[in-house]
Amino acid sequence: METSAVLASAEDQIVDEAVAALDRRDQTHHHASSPEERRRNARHLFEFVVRCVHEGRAEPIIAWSRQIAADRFVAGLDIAELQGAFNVLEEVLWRHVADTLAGDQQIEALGLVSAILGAGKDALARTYLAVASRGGNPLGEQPAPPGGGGEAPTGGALAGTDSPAGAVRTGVLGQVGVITLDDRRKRNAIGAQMADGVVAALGSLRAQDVRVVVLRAAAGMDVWSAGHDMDELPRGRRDPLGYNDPLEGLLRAIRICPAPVVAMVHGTVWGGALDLVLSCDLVIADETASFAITPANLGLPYNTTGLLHFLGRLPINLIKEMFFTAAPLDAQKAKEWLVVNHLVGSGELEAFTLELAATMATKSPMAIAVIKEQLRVLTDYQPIAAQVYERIQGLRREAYDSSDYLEGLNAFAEKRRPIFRGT
Ligand code: KGA
Repeated sequence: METSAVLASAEDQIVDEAVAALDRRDQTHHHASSPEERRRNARHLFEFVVRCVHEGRAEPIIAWSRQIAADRFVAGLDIAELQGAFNVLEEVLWRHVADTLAGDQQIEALGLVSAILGAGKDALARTYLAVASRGGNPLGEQPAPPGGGGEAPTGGALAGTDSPAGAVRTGVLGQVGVITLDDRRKRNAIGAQMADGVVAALGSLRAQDVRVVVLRAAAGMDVWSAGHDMDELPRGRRDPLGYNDPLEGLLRAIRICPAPVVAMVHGTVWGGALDLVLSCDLVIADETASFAITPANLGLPYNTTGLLHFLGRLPINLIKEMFFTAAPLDAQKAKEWLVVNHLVGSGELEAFTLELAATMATKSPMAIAVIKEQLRVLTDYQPIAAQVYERIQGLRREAYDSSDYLEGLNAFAEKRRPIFRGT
């Protein structure tokens, strides 16, 4: 059994022990957070550790630790309590690993747990100090300029922080969280850093008890997102959209997030970013929005899970037209085909979206979470025979091992039209 599965199977027990240890510390330390928050934080931290063990990399916990350190600073909370949670969880995990695993697996698991929690703690401390020394702004950056749908929500203060990566920012308005994609240089192309940043932001907002999340591009951008970062696509001989691709992880995180996620779209949406938009629960757009799915421009065989996301949302003739032509669907057509729930004027986009989000935030979060999960399960799971799946994978493999796929990537890098030969 994989180490991550061994840990995940004892989740409740490990979280209970960590919370009990934190409560014992309560007698000697002052805690700013409530017992429920401590339990939520411990569970969340544990989930990140398991994910990092599973993926064999520490980036997800680093991104989350940076985000939460910046959020804590802005909220005026002490970081020591969170550092304490890392230490306590490490002790509990060491005990659990020592009791349940043996031999090489035990040594490997102890090393991984220490390295992952160490990387998280290090990121936490560094970011907190960096933010403090820059007066609350992790990169010392200016806030994004206004325009293109506006930035500051009306009717309340948006406690916003720039992410250390500069690509993802979060803010909270009442019980609505806002995640802003802000990588103008690459037109919000989604690589590992941005995908992990959004996943971390979702986790951080969930830990703050946010009930609805709005996902948007920074004000002033006329590209909502250019899709998968093409510089991070493998150059053949490997599935370009495999299960562990960071964008795929982001889509899953949005789909399993118990809170509704609303895509607020000003500007153009390309490729995998359309999968992201369709993975959100609602889509609100203005007249600048357009939507294109472009693997046929790249010679890229789209993944089966991704096609299921489209099938769960759109009629098959539209899916085929969009995939086969790679042509953008303009805002009006997107409304007619129900790609978007509401099409509103640019000037109203933000207020309209936040108002709708705020309304949902007053409804029962438990009912919403379970209905969202039911709908996901009903639309995501289509049983197919093993042979059928393997035949499809074989066909996809032929496509991503082809010279056409390399031609698609080269043409993009060389800023020219691709010439596809069908080989
Ligand atoms: N990945 C990596 N870099 C990208 C990028 C991407 N998806 N899109 C844009 N960039 C880079 C681009 O190379 C350029 O870098 C910079 O962003 C600005 O782009 O400055 P550099 O180093 O040359 P550009 O083209 O100058 O900006 P623009 O004129 O404003 O045009 C914006 C768009 C979005 C229209 C244009 O950049 C574009 O067509 N990008 C590709 C859109 C696309 O087809 N994306 C699909 C990616 O594939 C995908 O998601 C999947 C998985 N798929 O389709 O199956």
